[in-house]
Order: sequence, then C-alpha cells, then structure tokens
Amino acid sequence: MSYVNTADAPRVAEAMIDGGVDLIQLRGKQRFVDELVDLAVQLHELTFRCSTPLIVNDHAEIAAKVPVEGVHVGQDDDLIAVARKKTGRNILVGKSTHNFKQALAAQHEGADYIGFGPIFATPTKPDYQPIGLKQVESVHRNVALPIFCIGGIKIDNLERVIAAGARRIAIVSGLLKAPDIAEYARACKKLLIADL
Ligand code: TZP
Repeated sequence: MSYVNTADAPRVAEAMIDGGVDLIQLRGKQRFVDELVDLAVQLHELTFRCSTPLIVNDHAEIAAKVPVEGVHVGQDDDLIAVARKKTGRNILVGKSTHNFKQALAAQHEGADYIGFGPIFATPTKPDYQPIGLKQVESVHRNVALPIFCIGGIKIDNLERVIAAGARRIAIVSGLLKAPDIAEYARACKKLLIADL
C-alpha cells in the first residue's frame, strides 16, 4: 500500500516536520532500492536541517550510502547485528515486533527501539493479526527500549492507545491521507505531550 508519490515525498516530509513529528521513516515496499537511495538523499537534506532523524525501512545498504540516522528491520529481514554491520557505521537500528515475545527478543538482540503492532487492523499491513491494547502496558513494563505503538492508529483512537500505556506512536495512513498533514501531526502530538 503506497500513500505518497515519489515526487510528493519532500513536500510531505516538510509538512510532517512542520507538524512536529519527532522521527520520519522512509518506507517503500514496492520501490526499487536505487529509487529509495535517491529519495533518501533528498529527504535527508530536509530532515537533517531540522534535526529530525530519518530512518530507512528494510534496506541497511541504503544507510551505507546516505547518512540517514537509522535503519529499521522486520522479523524476516536482516538480524540487527547484520544490519548494523551493513551500514558500516554506528546508527540506530529498530525492529518491528508483533507480540510480547518478539519485543523481549528484540531487546535481547540489541535493538535501539522497537515498533509494536499492529495494535489495530490496518490496510497498510493487512496480513497481520492485530495485537489490541491489552499487551501495551505489559510490553512497556518489561521492555526498557523506546516502543513505538503502530497499526491502525488515528487521531480518533489515539487517546485510547495512550490510556493503554503508549508513549510513542507511529502513524502511516492516518497522517499521509490527512487533508492537512501538519495539522494532523500537531493534533496527535498535543495528545501525546499532554499525557507525558
Ligand atoms: N507495522 C505494524 S502495523 C504497520 C507497520 C508498518 C502499518 C501501520 O500503518 P497505519 O496506516 O498507520 O495503520
């Protein structure tokens, strides 16, 4: 599922930064790696200026070519140590986790942060069973890493996710399909900060 045309990506990243997002991930499941390298170069010029970390999804080799701040791996991708080695430098490595056990394992494996989800069913990741809100509190109690709850999170259910114990969240479609991306990000951040 792709929500942004390549040509629009810099404008979208600027709107996100304007809205106060703390971190941007470049995710292009259907894109060729060379295309993602070009895009990462363009986006990093913007994000670096604003001190917003840029994380590339799946492809550690991109981080060997572009000075992005991190790489994110899935359960079926490179192990964290392998991804770290491929980048050739000391950058953030995050890992997707889909249940409590995987979250603990990612910590053990040396992740710098984890994604935890999908919390709710989502067309962005249709083949995954949603975790729901029940494990959010226990994963925060047992995993001493930054945890980004992800999956089906929108401004309308964000307060429930925060009430369940989330401190950091990642939003894909809710943000990218918003009529005003900066305003949407600002409104989400306001809810997150209010609860800190
Ligand atoms: N990992 C777990 S759910 C998900 C990823 C990448 C997709 C989240 O997308 P959306 O559109 O915010 O539900």
